[in-house]
Amino acid sequence: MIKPKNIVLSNQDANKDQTPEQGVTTKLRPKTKKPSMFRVLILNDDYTPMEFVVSVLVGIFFKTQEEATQIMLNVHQNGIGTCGVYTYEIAETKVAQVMDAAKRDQHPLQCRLEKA
Ligand code: TYC
Repeated sequence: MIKPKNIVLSNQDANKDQTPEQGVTTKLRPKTKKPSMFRVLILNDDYTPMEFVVSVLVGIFFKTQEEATQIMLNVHQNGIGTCGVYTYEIAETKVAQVMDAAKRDQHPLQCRLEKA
């Protein structure tokens, strides 16, 4: 393994009488980044039963029966709609769960992930 140049050490060597912290960046705040968020979208089709879409929204996205019915009807009318917004791993897992359930019940329901 190649050792990178140690800038801090050479600084200390040149300033032996100074504190060892010389040349070290002091973190004032911890560096934290907000995770990117992803929308899970469902698409309309002519064959998937409305009840199945509602059951997916309740069972996988934890919507109430009323919320789920609203989202489903909105997708039925507009062609596409948002099930929820999540971090990547959660969004990806939910897409897979929807696709698995649709495949199992032989419905053509499509579900996608999109950067929010
Ligand atoms: N259009 C479907 C029907 O009339 C219902 C449906 C709604 C299907 C939303 C998919 O994402 C969907 N049975």
